[in-house]
Amino acid sequence: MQDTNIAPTVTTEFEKEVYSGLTDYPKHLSSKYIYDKKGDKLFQDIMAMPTYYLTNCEYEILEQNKHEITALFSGSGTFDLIELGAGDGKKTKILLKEFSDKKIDFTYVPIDISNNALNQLHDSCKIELPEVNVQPFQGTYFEALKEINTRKNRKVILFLGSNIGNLMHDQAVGFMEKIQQLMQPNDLLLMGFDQKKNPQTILDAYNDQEGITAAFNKNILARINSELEGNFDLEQFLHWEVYDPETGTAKSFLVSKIEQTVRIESLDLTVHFKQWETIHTEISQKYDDQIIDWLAKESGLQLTTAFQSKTHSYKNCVFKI
Ligand code: AVI
Repeated sequence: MQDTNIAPTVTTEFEKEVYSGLTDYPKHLSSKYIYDKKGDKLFQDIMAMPTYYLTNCEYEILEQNKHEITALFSGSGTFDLIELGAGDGKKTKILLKEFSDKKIDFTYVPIDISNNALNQLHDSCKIELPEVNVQPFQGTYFEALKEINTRKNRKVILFLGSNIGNLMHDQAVGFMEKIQQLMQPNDLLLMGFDQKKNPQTILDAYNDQEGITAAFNKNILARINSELEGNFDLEQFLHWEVYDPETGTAKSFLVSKIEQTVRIESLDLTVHFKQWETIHTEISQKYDDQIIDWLAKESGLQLTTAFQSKTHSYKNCVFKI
């Protein structure tokens, strides 16, 4: 359902998706647009929250299993360690340090949509791990896949942080299938999967009392305001999280507290919100073994090893073709 008949002057992907998402019913926006400089910082703050257990679990898995992971990755000689959605690389540095200490021959290729995050990562690697060869690449996941295809060395691909959970199952299969098509017999893929667990633990992770996750979610509206000349009043939207323990899907919404009209000047768009109307902004899928096996089968990958955190809250799985 469209709120206006005025033809929009939409050109960028961001403009197109904001226009189509806010003129659809029910309304939706893609979580990938939460991340700008402020969104990156808010996500780093989320990762530092004790209730956002995912980061500590993955950190623990990599720390506890770094020797086994090193043996697994370096078994067939030199390789490119390609990280999709590298962010601040904090967890990956456990492996980088271990590889560096063991004098493993590899090149680190962090890939991220955020130039800002990549620059910070590159600078920190120069100081903390000067002997590691870092070749950053800025782009979306799909541009990243093209970049991966141009590289000749054996590939070890990292997709950490349960980033796969921000894709719906069909998109996740499509993405994993694309990775599978780029992999050669000796290549490996290490992915993080947040596990189904006590639903309250999940709700607490995505609905902190300090309001950091709320600010993160609302940053998508802040971006529309600053980049598309919008006039969203962030105070008039509520961050709301739901979790379905049957499907394992956590969903984030922004809920309009009042009936209101928002103007997005650069799209020549007027958007009307009824009181309590929603914008769906993010999914954070949680997994069990059955879903992971299904994803692997659908995308033509073989699960070779799985490492899990002590609490069984989180898994890192290694796949080959
Ligand atoms: C990046 N991604 C895996 C995070 C997640 O858990 O879905 C983003 C996030 N959203 C709210 N908190 C964290």
